[in-house]
Amino acid sequence: MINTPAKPFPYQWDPAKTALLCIDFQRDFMEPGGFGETLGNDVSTLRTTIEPTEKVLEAARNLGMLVVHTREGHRPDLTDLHPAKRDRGNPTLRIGDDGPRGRILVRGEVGHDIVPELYPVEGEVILDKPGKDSFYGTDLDVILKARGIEYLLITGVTTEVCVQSTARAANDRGYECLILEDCTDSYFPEFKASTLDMIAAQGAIVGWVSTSAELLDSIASSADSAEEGAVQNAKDS
Ligand code: TIU
Repeated sequence: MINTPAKPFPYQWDPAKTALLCIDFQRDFMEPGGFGETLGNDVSTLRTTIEPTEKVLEAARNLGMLVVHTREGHRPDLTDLHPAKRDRGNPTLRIGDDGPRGRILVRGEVGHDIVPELYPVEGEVILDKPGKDSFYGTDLDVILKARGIEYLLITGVTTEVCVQSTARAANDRGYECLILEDCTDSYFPEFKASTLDMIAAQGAIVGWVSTSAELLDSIASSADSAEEGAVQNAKDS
């Protein structure tokens, strides 16, 4: 087990039973001209999540962990888009409309895809989802159960929308969730702070909160102690 410093108390996890979730690191949310901007947001702040998440992805790949990349979006014929989602608010462009990076939040379009820095590699799961919660209308729970996953390291955008919805849904399904605060961001800093506080409140009512540096340090320390243990065992035998 790896012991990672976290709020409200240390998070203990077994890499063999842990998946890294990378939620909706899509151009539509993180680059100009996409869905996030059509909703009136400044998308540039979300890009601070890319560098720490690259490091966490590398560590997860080195540990041989299951990595799941989600993408929010809809079928080109929009048959999986509720009117309630399509018609909400007053965006400059609606889901399915033509934008500078293709049709907004439509599968197969450039804007719907994952930013190049965090692009999946062979063997990683890409999960297309019609909602904010990554379990809604998807086979995510089946995929995680098939691999014996019990712990989720959660990164992604935006904190109070798809990340929070997914963490709550995962928690109710019995997964132990750690959210990495520098690997998630919101268009609204106060919403990010409140969401992370709410997750860790009441004795980790939804999950734990830590940073990429604390996670990576704890992985490195556990590798060091495993090495020391192996040396000691060799001496003893
Ligand atoms: N609007 C907003 O903050 N987020 C979303 O619509 N989707 C996700 O969070 N992925």
